[in-house]
Amino acid sequence: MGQVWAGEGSSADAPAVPHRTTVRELNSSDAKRILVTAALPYANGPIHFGHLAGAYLPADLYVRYQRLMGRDVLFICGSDEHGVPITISAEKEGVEPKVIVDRYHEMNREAFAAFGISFDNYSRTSLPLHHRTAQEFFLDFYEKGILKEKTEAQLYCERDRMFLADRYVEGTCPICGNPDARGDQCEQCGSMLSPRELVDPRCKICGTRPIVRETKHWYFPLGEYQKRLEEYVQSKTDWKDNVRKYCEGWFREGLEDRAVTRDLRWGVKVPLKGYEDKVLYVWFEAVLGYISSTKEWAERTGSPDRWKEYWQDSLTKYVAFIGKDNVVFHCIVFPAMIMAKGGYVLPDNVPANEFLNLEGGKLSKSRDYAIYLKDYLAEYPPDLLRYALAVNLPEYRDTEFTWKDFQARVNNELADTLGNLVNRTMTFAHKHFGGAVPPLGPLNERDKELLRRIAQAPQSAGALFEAYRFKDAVVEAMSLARYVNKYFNDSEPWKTLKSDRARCATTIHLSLQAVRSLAVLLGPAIPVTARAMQGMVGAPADEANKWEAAGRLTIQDGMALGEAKILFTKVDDERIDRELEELGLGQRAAPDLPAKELVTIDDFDKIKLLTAKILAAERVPKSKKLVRLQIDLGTEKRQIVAGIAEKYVPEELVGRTIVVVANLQAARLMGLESRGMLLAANDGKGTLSLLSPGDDVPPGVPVK
Ligand code: B3M
Ligand code: ZN
Repeated sequence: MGQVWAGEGSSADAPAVPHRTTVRELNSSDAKRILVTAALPYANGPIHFGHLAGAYLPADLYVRYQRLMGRDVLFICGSDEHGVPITISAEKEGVEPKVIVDRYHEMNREAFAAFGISFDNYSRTSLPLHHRTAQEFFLDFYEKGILKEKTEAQLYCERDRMFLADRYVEGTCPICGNPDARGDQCEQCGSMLSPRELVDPRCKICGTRPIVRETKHWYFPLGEYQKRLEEYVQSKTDWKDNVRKYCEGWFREGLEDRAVTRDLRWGVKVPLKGYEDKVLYVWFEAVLGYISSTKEWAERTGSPDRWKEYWQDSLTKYVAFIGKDNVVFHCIVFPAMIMAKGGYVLPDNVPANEFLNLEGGKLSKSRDYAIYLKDYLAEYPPDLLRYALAVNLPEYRDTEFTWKDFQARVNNELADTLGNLVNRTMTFAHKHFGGAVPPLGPLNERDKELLRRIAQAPQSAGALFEAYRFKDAVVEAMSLARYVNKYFNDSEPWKTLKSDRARCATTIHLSLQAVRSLAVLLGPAIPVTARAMQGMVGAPADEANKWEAAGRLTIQDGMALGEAKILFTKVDDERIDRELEELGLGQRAAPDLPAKELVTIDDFDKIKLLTAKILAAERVPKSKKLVRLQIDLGTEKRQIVAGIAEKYVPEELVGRTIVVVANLQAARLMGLESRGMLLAANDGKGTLSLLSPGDDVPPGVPVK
């Protein structure tokens, strides 16, 4: 693990570091208010499942729980709209960065809202308010003499006439030899790099080899804060081990000066003369986006100064949710900046999750191996995924999302356990007790045990929420649902209905009470369902919604019940097969195939490559990628299904001559037979170009 920011170590004539209030811990009940932030996603692509499991769902679970506890919580997020990831996406599409960020900011804001991520504010770092905030921090450091100006040799592309910051350079990783390492990090071995460490560097834009040239930048003296940062991290005994260990690794290596400006055009301008062509380093300003988003919230809600309560009062408990790849910025860099500024709160906890893998492979946006939230939401209700991810959060180790697991969670746990409990209780009450809460009579041992469990659930699940153990908290709530089902079965109300109506009434009364409690306890995980459950059992809107009330009896005899509704529809096998095919996994091997070995000419001869003419082409309905082609192979006609819809308009393919593997085993894709495979240049990153021997070559000619 190296340092991300290149630097020469701190110099002896550094200014004194201003001191701030001592580090302290707050638990939720001592704190006057809770400020929750979730990492600002780059607005250069759609939100996918990995993002959700990493930061946004856990943050939302925490916030919803705290709101049910009646606490003053503010939940802040927004789009990260600067930095090289954005400009590279823009260049790829040949548009201005603004086009990219406008598109994805809006798309992600909507997807988060539809998924029930309950931000109080979702801002964007391109706002003037944010630029002002970031510049104010920079100038404050500059004026206090904290920043150092240095001249450094950096990589420069003569062809594109620019310095190649961060991801603008690619090359061979000096650690693992991956030929496609980026200037800031190697995705293969995870090492943090600086551009000049790359072997055989090349410009990301034009591919030529950059030269080394001098440039001036401002540096933040991180090393001068090391001692206080170490004290700060050491004082946080409740941080996750992975987070602490990661920080300790950085401390062991020794913190160095880090450049906080870049030679780029897109970003927050450096507010100094002679620096007009430079911008603030994206990470320097992005973390300040939490503050500017809070300011925007305060303005929007009519009390422009209220952001200060959350950021500048030591009785705020500040919790910053992130994915593990952002630890250094949130546990070291941002705290150092806050220390330098003085008067702002430090994160009380930084619950960083590990990664979520997907169907045996690593999620990868660049390879398009991901499931995007907006695609999911077009097909399914939010609560199914919220639940399936919540009980599988990568809190302590990487976990894996599989569609089969999703299906099992939905069908067995949501539908068969929770849905069934609610449905049988409600239908029983409607059918036999006139749609009102039947009276509670004397309690037997089984009833008392149920009440004990209901009474205890808010405390035990609550303690897990407070400890950032959301997976266990949700599992705990669902296990109460399982228990209530058993209670219902063992109580056999369908028998007591005839033999002992008062007993039967008590069973149904308590089951309804349990449904109401479950609506609160499962509310953070499945808010839409929880609301529907509350509607059914006629729970009063406020007081009864409160977390602690979930442990008490709040339903009155005779209260009218709402209509019994089915809460969940099961997910069938066909649907799961379709999802796997969308990921390119339909009956085929896993995505990460071992490196190919050498083949002999005999091996190669086994593959029959033939030219073919496209006779007809149409999109496969409901698939983003698949096109159904009818081709002429000279001696026969065939159907091939190919994943090329994102690159080709099917109608325009008709008449083209292509090359196909003619002796490939038949496969089914989205229920359609595919006999053969067409050849295309395909790097999995957006380059997809069909091989074409020219339209004058007749079909059926061997290709060797
Ligand atoms: N945009 C990196 C990321 O999306 C970055 C987080 C900023 S948090 C201030 O992983
Ligand atoms: Zn170049």
